[in-house]
Amino acid sequence: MKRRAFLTSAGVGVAASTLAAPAIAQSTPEIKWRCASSFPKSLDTIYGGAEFVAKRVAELTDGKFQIRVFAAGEIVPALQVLDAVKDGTIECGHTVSYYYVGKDPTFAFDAAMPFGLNARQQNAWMTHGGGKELMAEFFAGHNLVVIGAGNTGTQMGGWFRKEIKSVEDLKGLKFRIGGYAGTIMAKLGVVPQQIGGGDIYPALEKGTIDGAEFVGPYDDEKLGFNKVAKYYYYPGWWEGGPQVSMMFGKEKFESLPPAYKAALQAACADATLDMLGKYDVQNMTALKRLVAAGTQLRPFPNEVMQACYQAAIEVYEDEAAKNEKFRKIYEAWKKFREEEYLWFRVAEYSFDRFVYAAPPLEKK
Ligand code: PYR
Repeated sequence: MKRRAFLTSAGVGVAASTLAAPAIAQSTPEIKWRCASSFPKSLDTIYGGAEFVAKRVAELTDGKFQIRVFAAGEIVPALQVLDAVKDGTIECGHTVSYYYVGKDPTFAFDAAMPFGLNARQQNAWMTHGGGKELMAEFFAGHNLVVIGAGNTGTQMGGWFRKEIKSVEDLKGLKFRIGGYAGTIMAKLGVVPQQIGGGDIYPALEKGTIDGAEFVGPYDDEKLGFNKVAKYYYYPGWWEGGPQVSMMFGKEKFESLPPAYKAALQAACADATLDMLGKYDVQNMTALKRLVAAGTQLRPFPNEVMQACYQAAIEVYEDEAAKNEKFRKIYEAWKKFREEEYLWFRVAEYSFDRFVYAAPPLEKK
């Protein structure tokens, strides 16, 4: 009996030690995930953001956590990434939350609200300004965990075949536009079309749409918009600094070991800075190339900007009156925006206004 009891407890000891080993191994398990991007592979900037995250995560986990990125259309179409993550078809997706405003305009606060925040301010809103907590609560209701993983900086207003001299010129225009701005443009008579980045050029070329915006000079040149439209308008008042995001199924994300979650957080934060830097460098040379090749740059007339601004306020207030989720975040975002603008008007704006108007650094 005694011997049997000894064997049993020894057996327990053995079992305990065999259990301990996998427990240690499980903190760095081998994991392979698939990530669907909303963007075409040709865009090293925005599609490149997901590749950047995948590479960084692999580096940070000694190659144990591998994420394979698929371009728009390879697993799911560009604008169905959120649904594919939500229903578990894929573990994660790299997309822009405002593509899903048709489900609920509240999604836009994660990416960009027209006449909203620039890249610095969006980052402030999403890191220390209250946006992260509010959006996490909203996304949890969709069984998603969402982390910022990219920003394009302020975008251009897009490509038109004819000049836009007044609000009248917008009427009846079939215009590809991303996000919540479509609802605002519609108030001014535009027929907004939300089309994935890789599908814009054929639509523009065939004349299915009259004009299009995507991001800015570097991506737009790669997508070939300058070949079919001459006038390039600015600014993209609907995208002062849109965040590009990594979306994860909530349960999938929660099942990761803490170190892998931390690796994802670090990789996504790094991707945001890297993408912004890449756009800011590539756009400056792409814009020069476009202008040299005949693109006509035009600012939106003030009358158009003012009308769009008023339409945006109406759209926001109407939505807030009927959508409690939107109202809650809109009130917080609006307050943040006002206070942040107050601060930016003092140092940042004074600096920008002086240096952009100053002559080059050459001795007279
Ligand atoms: C767009 O789809 O319009 C972006 O800015 C990414």
